[in-house]
Amino acid sequence: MTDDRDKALAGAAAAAEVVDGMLIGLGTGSTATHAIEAIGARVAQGLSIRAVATSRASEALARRLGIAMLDFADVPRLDLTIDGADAIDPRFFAIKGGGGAMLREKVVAAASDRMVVIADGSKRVAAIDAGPLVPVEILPFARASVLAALGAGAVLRGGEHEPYVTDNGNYIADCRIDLSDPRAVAARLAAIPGVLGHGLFLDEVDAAYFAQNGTVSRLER
Ligand code: ABF
Repeated sequence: MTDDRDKALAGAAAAAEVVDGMLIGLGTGSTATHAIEAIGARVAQGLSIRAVATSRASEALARRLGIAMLDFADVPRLDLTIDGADAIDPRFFAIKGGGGAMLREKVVAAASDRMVVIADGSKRVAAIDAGPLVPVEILPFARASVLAALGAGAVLRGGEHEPYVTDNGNYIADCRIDLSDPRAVAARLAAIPGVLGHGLFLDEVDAAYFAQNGTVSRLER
């Protein structure tokens, strides 16, 4: 079974939790795209929901599928957010941001009564300290000072000449960090002036759907 088939299975499983009247947060990335497509198919069959997106790409996809979209700036709370992850461990500690959308993803997840991660089996790790790099969103004005504060393990995504620019107009540094104490790292990153967000999701995830070789499992925090 390909990863993409597994991603589609996980996305469809989470999309099945969406019911009429819900306000939904739509995640970003290839797995979240499958969930949006599954929700769009149900909207086409009469499901009545409204949604906000965590990226311009997801917003455009949702609109193409006929999902009624709201501006998150006007939405105080959501019922359910469905989103991917780069890695997630048994503590429901997740690293997100490989797709560059973690600032909006975290804001939307934090405003949601429930946040469900969808992932193929490759994202499941024993501990996030064995996971991928930690993305950190940086105010361009503070690029050099934040990179200096992050230290040698930080690499500007896209490079100094053509840095990746997020939907919010900011940069991202991908950081190799010792995550033996994730909460201490999250606090240190958040305290750096010019850091606008990071990809450590330690409290936001309530449940996860994992799909591996065609089998979907659901875990609750
Ligand atoms: C987004 O999707 C990011 O937070 C996360 O890094 C990424 C995972 O992408 P994919 O589903 O394509 O593996 O939610």
